[in-house]
Amino acid sequence: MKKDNSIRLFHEAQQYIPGGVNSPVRAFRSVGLNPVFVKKGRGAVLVDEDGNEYIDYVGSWGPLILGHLHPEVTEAVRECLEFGTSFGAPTERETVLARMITEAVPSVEMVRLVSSGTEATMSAARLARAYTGRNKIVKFEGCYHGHADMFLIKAGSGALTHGVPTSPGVPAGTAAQTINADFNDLEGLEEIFRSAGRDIAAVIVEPVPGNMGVVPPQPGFLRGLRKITEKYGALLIFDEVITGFRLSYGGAQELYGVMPDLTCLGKIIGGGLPVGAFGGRKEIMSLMSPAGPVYQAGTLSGNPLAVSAGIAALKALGRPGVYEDLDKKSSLLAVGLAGAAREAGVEVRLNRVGSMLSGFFTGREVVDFKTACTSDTRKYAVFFKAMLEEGIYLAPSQFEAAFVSLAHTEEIIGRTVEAAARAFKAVAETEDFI
Ligand code: KE4
Repeated sequence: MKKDNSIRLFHEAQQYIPGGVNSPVRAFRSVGLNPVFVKKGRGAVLVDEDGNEYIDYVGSWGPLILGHLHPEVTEAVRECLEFGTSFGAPTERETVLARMITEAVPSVEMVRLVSSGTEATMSAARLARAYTGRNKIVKFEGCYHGHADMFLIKAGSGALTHGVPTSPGVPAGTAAQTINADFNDLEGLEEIFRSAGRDIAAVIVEPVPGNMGVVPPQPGFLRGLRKITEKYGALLIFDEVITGFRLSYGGAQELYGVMPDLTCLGKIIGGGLPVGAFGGRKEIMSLMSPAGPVYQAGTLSGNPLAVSAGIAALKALGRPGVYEDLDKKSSLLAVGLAGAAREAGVEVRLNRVGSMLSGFFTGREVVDFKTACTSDTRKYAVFFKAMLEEGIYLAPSQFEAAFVSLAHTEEIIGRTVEAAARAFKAVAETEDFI
């Protein structure tokens, strides 16, 4: 596969952009390869700068659930361009998207639009602290909520001790306000609340984590979060930046029937352009400036072009049969991949919820970050490279999700499974050397 242009462009990019990329995971470092420089997308396909075509299972990390260049999304952006790109003033389009979100997401009565998932989660945490008058935030190891200081924290020596920054530049004082719990461990969370409950403003969780690979919540876990937070007067924040409009039109909270106090959204609601959002009950959201005292702002919040793309995307997703179609094709893929791995004699644990899935190179059930880390990431790197050579573009990290879009046909899924059969054989052949 010719890669000359991607290699040349990567070399040039590194002179002007740290690591040559504007978001770290794009650099392909955890799979030990030079990144692909993309020229264009079309449906389920990406085309790189060397003309190579790939079936895309990254989908811009989740937003492109309709596939690349969906005609209704591109037409909505084109129509909006006739009027302008940004005004820094309220527009009707923002109210339309806000209303669509409140009508779709069961627990959201009012919503603030921002420009990224990071802004959404950072603002939701500030709001929870203001609403409760408390400072501590509980998150779960392996969950990612964007790069605000308070979330770049891992567990200290013990779950009850202060968090430890995962990045330089995060002050110890900030880390002290974040407590890490283990996903799917209600007893551990109860213990944290027994010890610090009165100081905890909120628990923030990816209801179905995609950032340690896909790890489904065990039966009763999300409902347990709801009960524990209610018992201690803390808010429950669902970070649905990935799962919102991914797992159902009402997100994970509709799928699992558990209502958080605040919900963070992003990715899909922008239709591929920059939109984030946080929302919840009016009683809480009314604290947000200028209605209330909690400050948050953004030059491009509710940007007309981005909002227009989001409105078109949600309209397309609101049609009958969309999520059944996604689930059917994603199940075909998961079953096919598991069969291909078994056939090649490679131990792979496949986790899937709806159209988000991950294959872990481990024989253990993956139920939290610790078990996700039992995956052999060297095998993942071999598999990733073999699939890339087969024209299949997966997440360049074991600890991400693969996403199926409406543009993935059953024929495309079939081709993916055939490619995976060869890629798993490549893993089996290198097993003795890695
Ligand atoms: P952004 O600031 O990247 O829009 O959203 C942050 C965020 C918040 N919450 C969840 C559950 C998320 O998954 C994300 C961002 N996801 C990553 C990949 N899983 C974005 C890709 C990247 O960092 O390049």
